[in-house]
Amino acid sequence: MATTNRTSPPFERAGLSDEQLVGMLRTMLLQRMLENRGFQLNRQGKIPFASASEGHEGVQAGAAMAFARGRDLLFPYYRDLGLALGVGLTPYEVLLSLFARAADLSGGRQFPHHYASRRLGIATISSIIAAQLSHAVGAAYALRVRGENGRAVLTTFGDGATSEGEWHESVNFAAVHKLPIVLLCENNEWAISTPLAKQMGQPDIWRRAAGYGLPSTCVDGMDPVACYLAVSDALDRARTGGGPTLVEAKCYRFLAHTTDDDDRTYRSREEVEAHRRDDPVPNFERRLVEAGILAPEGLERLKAELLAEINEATDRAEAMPYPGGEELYRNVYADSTDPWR
Ligand SMILES: Cc1ncc(C[n+]2csc(CCOP(=O)(O)OP(=O)(O)O)c2C)c(N)n1
Ligand SMILES: [Mg+2]
Repeated sequence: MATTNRTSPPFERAGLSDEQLVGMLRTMLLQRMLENRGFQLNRQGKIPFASASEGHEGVQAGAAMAFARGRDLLFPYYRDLGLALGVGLTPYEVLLSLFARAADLSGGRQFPHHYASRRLGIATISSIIAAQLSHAVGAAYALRVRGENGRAVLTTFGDGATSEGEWHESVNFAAVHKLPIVLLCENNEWAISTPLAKQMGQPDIWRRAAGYGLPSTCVDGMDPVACYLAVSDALDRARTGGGPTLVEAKCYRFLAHTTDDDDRTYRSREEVEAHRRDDPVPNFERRLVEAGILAPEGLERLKAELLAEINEATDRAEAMPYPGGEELYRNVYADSTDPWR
């Protein structure tokens, strides 16, 4: 699917200013470079684990641009590095999570890439596939009960998550109660080693929405502007009482599932290379340069600035201490109960 003809139509900016378009590219580049740093640190033996999101930059930068900071709530999943960066998480905060340091927003005790930020409205991530859906519809229901109009929930998940009962229950709940929520599927065609064709009898997640009675749309997940437009329309509708929408963004995972996975055991190099033609990062760079929105020198400067920022944040995070043993039960039991006494 991701290899469909993507010869660019005339540049469609969807009402976005030059600054916003360059901002989206910045998020995409930061995601790619920071993720690469995670893989380097893992191979150096400095961090135990990192996950991969190459190929998801377009959908995440577009969705982040549509998200209203300080107003909307985000219930993401583990592959959403770019979404987290796009709504305001800093590279330093990401690296504190990867290094599991005490100053990490979850006290160094979460799985790497499972960020949470009260400041940014990012709910804590569960590794249990599709668990964030029930949390997200619960939060959307709370917005409804409290009469907090003008706010919406954005939740994300993979194609594999749509095979979980929890996904179906949550989508149904959102539809029945007409909740202010956008359900964004990042369909990368794989659930670790399980291809889409082994998950469902037809390849479109968006078609599942009709069975629950909610509107849906399908978008090229390699195109950040198209993703911005789809998610922003859906969020606007949710914020103004129009109910839930399912958005499917077709993208691809270029790298292995995580640093613990070897994707050569289940998919061919030819398949991966064929999808590389649709790589959202160089394609969007080229589009901005060709449209005269960013000069080639400006692009090089941006990349150099981001690398310097990541290098500085790596050194600073690595120098921070681990949590002490006395932290073990903090924020686990109410009233800090010591479970052994
Ligand atoms: C309930 C549950 N079952 C299985 C797993 C193991 N697991 C982790 S990631 C993953 C694949 C999920 O695929 P998808 O939803 O398509 O997201 P992607 O990783 O492709 O972005 C699985 C099966 C899990 N974490 N939780
Ligand atoms: Mg997937």
